[in-house]
Amino acid sequence: MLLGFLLLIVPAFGDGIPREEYQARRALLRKTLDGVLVLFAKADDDLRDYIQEPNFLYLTGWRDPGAALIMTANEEILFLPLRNRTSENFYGRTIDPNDKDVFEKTGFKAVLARSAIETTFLRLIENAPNIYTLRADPQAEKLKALAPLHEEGNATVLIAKLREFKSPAELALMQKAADVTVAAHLAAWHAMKAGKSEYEIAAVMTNTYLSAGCERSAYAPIVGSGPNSVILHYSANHRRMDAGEVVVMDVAAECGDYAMDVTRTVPVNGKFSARQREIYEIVLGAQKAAIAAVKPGMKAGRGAGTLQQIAFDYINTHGKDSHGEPLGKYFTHGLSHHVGLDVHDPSEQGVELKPGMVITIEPGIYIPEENLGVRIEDTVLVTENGCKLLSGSLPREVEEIERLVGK
Ligand SMILES: [Mn+2]
Repeated sequence: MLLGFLLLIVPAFGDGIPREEYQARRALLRKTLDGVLVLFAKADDDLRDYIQEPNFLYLTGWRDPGAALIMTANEEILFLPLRNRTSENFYGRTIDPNDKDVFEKTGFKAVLARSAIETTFLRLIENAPNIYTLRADPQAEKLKALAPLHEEGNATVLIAKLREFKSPAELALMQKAADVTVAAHLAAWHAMKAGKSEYEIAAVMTNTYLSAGCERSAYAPIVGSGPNSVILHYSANHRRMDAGEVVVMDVAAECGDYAMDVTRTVPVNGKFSARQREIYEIVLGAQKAAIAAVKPGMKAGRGAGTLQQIAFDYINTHGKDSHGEPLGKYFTHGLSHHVGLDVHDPSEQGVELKPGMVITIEPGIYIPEENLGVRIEDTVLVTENGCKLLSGSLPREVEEIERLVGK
């Protein structure tokens, strides 16, 4: 059944977002743009995987290095490097700004040589009060030095206002990422056995989504057993797992540039101890309470009335540590973040949830003196009335987990 499921979802990645959608994103951004926006493609990493800068990718769909984008309320110009024989020996034919079909290939009516960027920039800033760039981009710093008296703005904030809302095409890619991630977790449960190493489980999981055509993990896979279960971003994955321990698996795919984010905690030998089960049920209860509260108008961040507070209150009023103290202090991280092109997608601070946003709900309890960490994380789409779990087909109940782990 698992195999049939995987064969169904081999997608044409990279083509998931139509050219018209990129054009519509730029048109929407230009409507409120009160200055010049300048973005650069990520610098080339040579022999490592090239991963485009997410804001650049979001507005252009362009996946190669060397490019740049300038936008104002009235203009949008893509800058591309000229064709270069040496580089084409290594990477194949590239698109030249003077190619006749450059509009069809890029979706931009104006495509100029990369060397024209300074003169274009100087022309456009004459009528613009503000210059928007990404922070800490050395290329942008050089360009801004040409206009020292202009106001500087943060492009990430402008683009985040768009990126927070996922289109149907984006949601389709995210659902694919969720489906292969669920398959990866189920494969890990199937392979789970005392005496195996954490990296063996990580390998089963990454192999599942790489075999399904996804390009990479959305973040370094976390497979933490026993004492490693309390380390939030443990990713060495080199420990032998033993019977009687739990293992936290925070592992997810990136498919067609879109990330997923899913965590499950299971017993290595397939059966929770009474204490492990008690803590697990509290984390699950907190997650259910938070998920039940997700709806438009709710806030995800910290403070009274937020989802974070709901999860904390649940944890702090259920169970005790070995000193008889409440468990709230063992929930040591945020409950929620946006997910999209980045696994931690940018968002406006403190913004209210609205339909079309995609966030995680991930409470956890980590008790170092008991070598016991439990995190349960799902990625959810905010809908008109509540939310939909993109990763909801992966079981969370104790009975279902115990029935599937090691079987
Ligand atoms: Mn997360």
